[in-house]
Amino acid sequence: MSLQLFAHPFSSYCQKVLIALYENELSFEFRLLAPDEPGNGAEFQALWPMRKMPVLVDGGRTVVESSIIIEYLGLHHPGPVRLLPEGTEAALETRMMDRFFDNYVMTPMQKFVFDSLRPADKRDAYGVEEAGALLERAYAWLDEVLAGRSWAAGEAFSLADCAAAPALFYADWVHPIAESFERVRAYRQRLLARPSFARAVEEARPYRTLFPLGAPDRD
Ligand SMILES: N[C@@H](CCC(=O)N[C@@H](CS)C(=O)NCC(=O)O)C(=O)O
Repeated sequence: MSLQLFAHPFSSYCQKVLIALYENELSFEFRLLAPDEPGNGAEFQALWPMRKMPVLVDGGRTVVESSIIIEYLGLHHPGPVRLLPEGTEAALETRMMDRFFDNYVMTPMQKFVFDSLRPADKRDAYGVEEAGALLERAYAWLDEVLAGRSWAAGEAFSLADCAAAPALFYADWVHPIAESFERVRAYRQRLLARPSFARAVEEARPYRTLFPLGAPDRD
């Protein structure tokens, strides 16, 4: 096994892939992207000029984009936990929910975070307001979808849950999930209790001071 993951433990998209790796107990080399590891950073930027983590390297092959990395792992390093169901129709629902979490939870959540990192005179208050409104619509829609479902796409833990776990974890920090969205809150708790995600959260705990908006004293 020669898997390498260029990543940071506190990054939401990196956690999404870490969950998949941990679900199937795949061994890999963690290539930490941090200021005190400049060699890893230089290699990462050469591999993927978009400079978005994580990046997976498998022997001579570079795989980018968290969802594609997870699908790649399922194809080339399958384990007992299938994260994409067999069958086109079931896989469609899983992929749709994965897109939902990336586009409508992760993206507006990141807007809050990245906006707070901008110079004060370059902030985008209107954009952050729009991101909050989008998160509110996403929570409301998800609360309906989760009726009668244990996991995002049904009864099996999947790619969509890998996306959901860090997305809802951090979204609740920047724009709390109202108590009225009981199913979303309960789902977030189920995700936190899943051993693969619990491990990712513990490994990221030492980095909480990096959270620019201030990490809440919970989770
Ligand atoms: N679509 C990408 C998104 C990856 C992404 O946004 N990664 C963030 C970390 S969570 C990143 O690298 N941010 C660094 C930056 O924007 O400079 C994926 O699914 O992998």
